[in-house]
Parts: sequence; C-alpha cells; structure tokens
Amino acid sequence: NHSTAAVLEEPISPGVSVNYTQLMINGKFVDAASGKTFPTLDPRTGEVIAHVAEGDAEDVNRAVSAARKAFDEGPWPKMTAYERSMVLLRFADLLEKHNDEIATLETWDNGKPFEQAAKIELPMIARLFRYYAGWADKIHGLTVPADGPYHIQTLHEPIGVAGQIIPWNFPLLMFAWKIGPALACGNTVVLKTAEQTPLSALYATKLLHEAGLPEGVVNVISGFGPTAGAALARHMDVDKLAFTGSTETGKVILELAAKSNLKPVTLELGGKSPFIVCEDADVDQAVELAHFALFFNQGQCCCSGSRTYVHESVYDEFLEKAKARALKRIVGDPFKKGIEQGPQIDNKQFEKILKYIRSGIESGATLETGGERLGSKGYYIQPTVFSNVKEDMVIAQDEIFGPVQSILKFKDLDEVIQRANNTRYGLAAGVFTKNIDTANTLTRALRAGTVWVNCFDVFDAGIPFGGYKMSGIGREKGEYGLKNYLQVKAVVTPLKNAAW
Ligand code: TXE
Repeated sequence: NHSTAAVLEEPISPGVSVNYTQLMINGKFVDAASGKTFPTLDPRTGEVIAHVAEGDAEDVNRAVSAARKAFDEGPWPKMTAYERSMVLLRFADLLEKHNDEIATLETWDNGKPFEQAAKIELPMIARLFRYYAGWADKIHGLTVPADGPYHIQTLHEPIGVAGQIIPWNFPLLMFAWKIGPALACGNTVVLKTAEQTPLSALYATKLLHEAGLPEGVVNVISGFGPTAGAALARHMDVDKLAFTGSTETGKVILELAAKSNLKPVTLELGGKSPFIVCEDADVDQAVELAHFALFFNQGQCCCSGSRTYVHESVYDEFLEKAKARALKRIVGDPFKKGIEQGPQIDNKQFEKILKYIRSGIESGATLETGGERLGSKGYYIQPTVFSNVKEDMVIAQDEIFGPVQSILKFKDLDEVIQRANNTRYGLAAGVFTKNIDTANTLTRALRAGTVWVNCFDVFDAGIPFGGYKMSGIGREKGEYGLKNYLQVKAVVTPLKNAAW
C-alpha cells in the first residue's frame, strides 16, 4: 500500500508572495484590456494561489505591436551581438540569484517537487541562457563560390516577431527553450504561458528587464488557448510561431498559421516513447532507469518512457522489482524534503489519467500496483504499474501523461523494433543494454528524435530535441534550434574587373 501520510498533512506554506500577476507588454506590467483575471490554482489542494490578468486577442494585438516596434525600430536587433549576449548572461546571473524564490513559484503553481525545480530545472535554465548567449556573436552566413563573376554571400538575419505558446509541465524550462534561441538571434517575442502555470515566467520576465532587455522585446501574455493562443497563432504580424503542447492543438496551430500569413511553425508535441530493456541488462539498474523514465515529473513529460519493453528472459524479475520500486516511490507535498512525486497539474489531467487506468483494467492489462488517487484533496495519484500490456490497448497507444507504467514483453530485436515503431509518435526512445551491437542496431532503427542509451532525460542545452511523425516539426535547443529563428538572405553582387 502506498503511504498517504504526506498527502494528508496540511500543505506546507510556500513562504513567498506572488508579486507579478499582470501581463508584460512593452516592458511594463499592465492589466488586461478587458480588466479580466483568472485564478491560478495550487495542485496540492485545488485552492487559488493568485488571480492573474487574463490576456485576450486585444492584448495579443498590443503585445505584437510592441514587439513589432522593438524589432523594426530597435535597439534590440541593431545592438551588437556581443551586447545582446551580455543581456542573456546577466539574466542567467539573476536567475541564479533568485533561484529558490522562482523554484518556489514553480512548485506552487505546478506541483513538481521543490528539490527538482530548485536543484535541477532552474540551474539548467541558467545554463541554457549562457549557452545561447555564447551563440549570439557566432551566428554568421557564408561566402559561396559563384558560377561566374559574382560575389555571393548569405546573411543570417533574425526572422522578426516570434509568437511562442508553451505548456505547463516545465513552465520556466519551456520559456527558456523558446526565448533563449529567439533572443540570441535578435528576434522579438510574444509568448503565451499555459493557463495552469503563469507565475514563474512573469517573475523571470521582470528579471530579464532588470538584466537590460529593452522594452517590447519580450512580451508575456497569461491566458487561455482558444482566445489568447489562437489570436497569436493567426496574427498577421507574427513572423514565426513555436508551440509545445498536445498533438491535437498542434494541428490547430498549423491550420491557423496556414490560414493567416503562412508563418513558419515549429511544433513539439506528444509522445509514446519506448524504453527497451534487453536480455543482457543489469535488471536492478534497468528497473531504476525505466522507473525514472516514466515517473519523472509526475509522468508529465512529452518524452516519458511510457512503453517499457522487457526481454522475456528478464521479464519476471524486472516486473517484480518494477512493482516494488513503484510501491516505494515517495509521494506527497512537493515542498517537503525527499518527495519524489507531487500532485498532477489539475483536475482535467487527474481525471484523464484515472480514465486511462480504468481503460487499462477493462482492456485486460494486469494492474500490478496503484491505480487510485492518493489522499482526498489535490490531484495526487498512486504510482501505477500495468503488466501484460498489448500494443492494441489504448494505454499502449495514447499519451497518458501521468504516473502509469505499462510493461510489455518481447522475444527478439526485430520484433521489438517493429513494435516500438508501431506508434503515431516519434519523440524519444530509451535503450538499455551492454551490447554495443544491440545498441547500434536499435539506435539506428528507432524512428525517434532522441535515443538515450543507458540513460534517459539528459537535456543539455546543446542537444537538439524534437520529434519524428506526429511528435512534431523541427528541433529545439543546440545549434539546430537557432535555425527556427533565422532567415537566410542570399546577396549577389557582380564583380567588376576582379579576378574570380
Ligand atoms: O494541452 P494543450 P493540454 C499533452 C498531454 C496532455 C494533453 C492535453 O498528453 O494530457 O496534451 O494537455 C495552448 N490555440 N501535452 O490541454 O491544449 C494552451 O493554452 C492556441 C503534451 O494542457 O496543447 C497551452 O498554452 N493555443 C505536452 C498550450 O497550448 C492553444 C505538454 C498547451 O495546451 C489552443 C502539455 C488553441 N486553440 C500537454 N488550445 C508536451 N509536448 O510536452 C490550447 N492552447
């Protein structure tokens, strides 16, 4: 039985106050044009943390005008790349200075363990800004050999006003993945946060301005998808759109972009990533890594290893140990030390996960442990393990986005490759083996944007991330991530009286 003690205790007071709840437009915190606000909720209790300005189409218009002016008139794109990189470096320093305060807001708004936010995510975010600060003055074009008396060069220019829409599972990390490369390239931004988690981005945006960011360069709109989000996606003066979220909404975004001004779109969408445990695996290590691959961040990761394939020779041992590990998982108030799992983000996700658990049971999978809510308030769910999962079951096809591990048995490599690839998604995959030939075979055969071998969820700023198939379009992070925010201009000049 899972311990419910930590969940039943009175919620720990976060000990910080929420100071920024308005929209950030043109360097100032302002109310929504409509004057409307919406509540952002504490996933531990479902209670209101704060009322936040609710941006709508009119606010998106104001923000896009500010971003347009900041792009067309400067100073941002006209500053030297070195000066832009200095803003990003100072911002990284400020993030570090306010690390625990921001991590507190993140945990309060999202429910993730404070130790995860404070010791892993926030430091990773500061490093990402330093990484992209390093790129700012190393973005340059080419000189191209001509087939005649011409001087040919390419200029890599910022694309203009970038619209960005982010989800709630890693609120500030997604903010960073989006604005980091956009700013390094000299673009201006209008970013819409997820309605569940508006707080950390507002705080960070205040710090960005403290770091010397000119007004209008980064505008942040809190609000809902069909109103503020859609207004951004179909805006005629937005030059590029980047989205992270569900595959369903990704399709809507692409349609809105196509029906408006054909702005280029990058999408980072859902997944159903295989984690493959081969016959030579050290079972204890494999169990721990597979557990981490699925349960990390309450199972709310687009790349979570949500189909655990285990070779038949180690299946029984793996299953017993995976179940024992899930039972030991420490669930409770995310502000408490040592907590591994907090509540799910909101009631909608909580209900969705419980529905998938019921579907797993009804379709004949074996519920090894978990399966129910934990405690009586908030959105806590027991770490859940299913065995005997078959590919045609809904729980093996759909993204559950919760603490539900599905374990499947396989016999040989060809078979597991075919089954692992038998999905509409292709975001990530995990491979666990000591055999180099097996590792090479699998890494090449798996149709996924990332393959982690004997590790999982390694997210250095330099590693490109994105999906095959319906997991998305394009890559974020790394050098690849810059391409989304650049136009390439070819400049051709005749050479007069010059040798060529
Ligand atoms: O996603 P949405 P939701 C998956 C996961 C989850 C499911 C639903 O399976 O259970 O999606 O989550 C904005 N025009 N992922 O409903 O709707 C919205 O306001 C413009 C995977 O939260 O995709 C938010 O800012 N924007 C994922 C963002 O889109 C719209 C992370 C994401 O919300 C919009 C989150 C519209 N019509 C969920 N409708 C990942 N890839 O990491 C919504 N939005």
